[in-house]
Amino acid sequence: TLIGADTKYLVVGLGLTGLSCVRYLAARGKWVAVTDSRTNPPNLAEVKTQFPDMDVQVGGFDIEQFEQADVLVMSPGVALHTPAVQAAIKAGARVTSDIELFLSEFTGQVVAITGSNAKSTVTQWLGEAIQRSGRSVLIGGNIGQPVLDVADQMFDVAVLELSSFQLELLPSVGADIATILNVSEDHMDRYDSMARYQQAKQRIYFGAKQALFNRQDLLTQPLVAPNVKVASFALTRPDLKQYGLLETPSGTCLALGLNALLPTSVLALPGRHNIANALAVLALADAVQNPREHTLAALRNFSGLPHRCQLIRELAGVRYFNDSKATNVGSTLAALTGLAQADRKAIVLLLGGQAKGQELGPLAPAIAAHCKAVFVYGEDQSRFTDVAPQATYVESMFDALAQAKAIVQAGDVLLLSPACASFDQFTNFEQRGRQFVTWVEALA
Ligand code: UMA
Ligand code: ADP
Repeated sequence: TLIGADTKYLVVGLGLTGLSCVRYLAARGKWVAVTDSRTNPPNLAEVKTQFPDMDVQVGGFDIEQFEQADVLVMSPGVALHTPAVQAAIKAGARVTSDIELFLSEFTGQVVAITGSNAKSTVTQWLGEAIQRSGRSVLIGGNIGQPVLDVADQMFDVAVLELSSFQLELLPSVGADIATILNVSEDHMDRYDSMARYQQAKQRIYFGAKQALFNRQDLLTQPLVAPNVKVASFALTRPDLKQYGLLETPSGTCLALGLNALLPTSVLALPGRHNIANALAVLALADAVQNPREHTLAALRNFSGLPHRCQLIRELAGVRYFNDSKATNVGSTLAALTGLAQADRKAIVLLLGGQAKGQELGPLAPAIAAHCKAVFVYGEDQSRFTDVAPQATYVESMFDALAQAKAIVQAGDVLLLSPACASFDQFTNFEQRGRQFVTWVEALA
């Protein structure tokens, strides 16, 4: 069992997830130890102060500590094939996670959302749509809010963003509605093939009562039992009972079957990809019986999350966009397509960081078609030479900004959309985005 009276838990990783697990188990009077392979992990001081008697081991994984555990409570950032983890499993330990602990107790409706891109946007957007109806909503998971930190409160609905790492740790999700929004290459530093990455994502459908997939992305299609209700969305004309787009006298509309529900022109978020996201929100909200009026109001009013293709400023006719959360090729492609101008190459693009082993080739046509200039910085910059043959290679994002500033003209777009992780030069994508915004705001 997951929560037994004498079960010995080892919390693996002391980041956001690990800290929430330690607190949760300790509050239930459980025997808990914790470990992190970094010497000085983020929450070490906090745990030592709050739990002075706890067995805490850092600066490497100690096989003995692992083998003593009955249950390993894994952080998503720690790979299951880590030798100490494998040794514990061999010695009979069971693996679990914060999400599984949460789901084992939660009695409300569960919406489970994954995808290579758009997870956080759709999770937050849907959460706000349900909040409008007056029901209480937990918005959590990979979005940056560990579910166990809020589990003591009662919620009607949990809207969970789940990464492929979190899904690997779940035997069954059992969601009321589960969706894969899209699948494109990411995290190839942790998966040895696209097939394995996609398999991890497919786990979101395990045990689901309903499934929602993207008709324009075959890899999202659920391989589920025939009795599971399946819906779909796409930026195409829908069949009966499908979500899609209808052309009407009042313009293109979000639609269910032949019912036009909302003109896309009233959405506050820019770009084609956000129209797809809006359709997903609509379908998910319907699946948890959210009253339509509240869903439609949320679709109109949601203004997006920071760092996702976010317009920061327009100065002297130049628009500055912070898309620091674009940490893979698919998201940068969405930004280039979404901000492209029909008549000219208007985008000055800042790219680079850690490419996580992804295939960069798909960027080449969009860069050639829409970019007036490209600046590449960071650890993996040499991998971009084929993709952006005309690019300028610089040391840092700030060098790129200094040079970009000298060439932008009225009508242009200056876009930070790196297609890469930030960890070579920044703490995380948020810090990268904030530093970009600070620079843009200081422009006179
Ligand atoms: N660690 C080890 N050994 C290892 C690897 C990691 O000890 O081999 C330790 C690190 O030293 C660190 C701790 O584990 O102290 C970090 O744990 P973690 O990487 O699992 O991160 P958390 O802080 O717990 O945050 C995690 C998610 N991080 C990852 O999946 C990498 C957060 O998603 C998530 O918001 C949070 O749980 C709450 O659910 C971040 C992310 O980058 C935003 N996710 C990836 C993505 O979106 O692409 C999947
Ligand atoms: P995730 O949580 O999956 O990383 P976010 O909503 O945080 O998703 O967005 C991450 C990046 O993906 C941002 O650059 C955003 O502009 C981009 N994006 C958002 N929706 C889509 C989509 N439907 N397809 C491709 N990229 C998208």
